[in-house]
Amino acid sequence: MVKQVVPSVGPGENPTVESAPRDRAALVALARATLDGNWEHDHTVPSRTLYPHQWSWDSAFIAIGWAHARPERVWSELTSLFDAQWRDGRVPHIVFNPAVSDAAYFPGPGFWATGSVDAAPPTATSGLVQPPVHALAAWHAYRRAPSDQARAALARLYPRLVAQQHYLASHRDVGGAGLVSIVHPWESGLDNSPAWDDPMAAVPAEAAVLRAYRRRDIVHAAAAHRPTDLDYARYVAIVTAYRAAGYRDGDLAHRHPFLVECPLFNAALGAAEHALAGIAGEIGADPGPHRERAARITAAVVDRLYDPTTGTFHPRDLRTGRLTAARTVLGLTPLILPDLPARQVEAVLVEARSARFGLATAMPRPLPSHDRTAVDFEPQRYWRGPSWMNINWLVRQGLLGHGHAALAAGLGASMVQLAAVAGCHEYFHPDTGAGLGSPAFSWTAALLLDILAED
Ligand code: 2M8
Repeated sequence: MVKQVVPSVGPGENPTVESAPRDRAALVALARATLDGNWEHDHTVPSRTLYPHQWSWDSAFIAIGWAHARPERVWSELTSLFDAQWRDGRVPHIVFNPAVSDAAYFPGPGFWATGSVDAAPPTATSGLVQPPVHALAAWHAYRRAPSDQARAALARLYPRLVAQQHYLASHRDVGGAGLVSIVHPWESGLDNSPAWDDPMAAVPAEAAVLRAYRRRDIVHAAAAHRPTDLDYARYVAIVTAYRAAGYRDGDLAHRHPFLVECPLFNAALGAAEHALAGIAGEIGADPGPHRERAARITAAVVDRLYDPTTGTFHPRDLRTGRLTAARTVLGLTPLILPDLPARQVEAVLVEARSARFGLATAMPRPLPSHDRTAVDFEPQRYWRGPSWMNINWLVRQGLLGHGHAALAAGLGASMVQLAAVAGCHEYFHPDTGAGLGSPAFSWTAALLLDILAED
């Protein structure tokens, strides 16, 4: 009898790992049930407790899972997100469900106050963005479950995906070198990664600011597994600065406290152009301009974010002009660029296969989010060590794209084994495999379905 119970991870509890791994059929059933349980009329919440609204890059990963479970939901998921696209082309990182109370998530719609912003849609949203993995997801999901209806939906989405790219390229190239700057760690998706420690240290804030607010995340997850109060004070300070300027992007270089070129965000930007070229070919549009933009983005990622002395990619802090020193899993993600030059592919593989990340054809655990050998590696704290399925899925796609099928198979097997034992958690202890954060997390379920479908 296969166990279906997920480990308990209430605040302050020390999660334990189950002993009996689920078989493939039980894992597929759990993943489908997790997605069904998080479905909310036209989109999927990442988690019923921690994240009761729609998140941008979550929806992209989730759409990939729906291609295997209920293909019509691929297009509901993406269309509902892009229905909240701003007039300037930005796709907001949170679309708030008006039926959910403001207090259910911090910071809620009242804090973002987009209702008075000209470019914002009538729906309440945040004013930030997340990595543009949507074109890649739409193209991947379409090829997993092609149909006439899917092609029509893809064609309707195409101009919106193009507008998303246009916003990023035209409004967010603060450094002027063809790369996007993120204006908040939340835009990276890896909120409290050690990659942001240096630029965050320069943001003036005190943890006491949090007395004016009520964090909801630590009601549902252990505080030791989440960002700190000081992190949150800085998150609030950066949003407050951006909000005060009406979420406008002009003149960011002179006034904004956090401006960083992130390797994952920019690799996603380039991968999106490759995916758009594929989509354009499928729907009778011109792939040429997408291919040209993709080549320029890849060249800029290598030129601006690759450090030949470490052999990996690092974020560039525009306030100092320097690359940040931490060697996080972000450094491996440019592998998703199909045209990443062989020299960088080889260097990133050396980094990934080192003791820092442990990539191998047979590996006990998936990649951690941070260098295991670093003094600030924290195996339970969110993006400072735990393993996450979405990043592992992206790196696996990169390995497949660059012809490293055996390494991709090793990584995929470690991901499946992790969930077979611990369930569809939000993140996982990178050594013990214990589930952390939400116990029923959508992108974990979705991406597992994608990997299982390949077997
Ligand atoms: C986490 O981020 C949100 C803020 O956007 C939070 O902590 O409240 C991150 O893991 C992010 O990557 C993810 O999209 C979001 C929802 O799953 O949660």
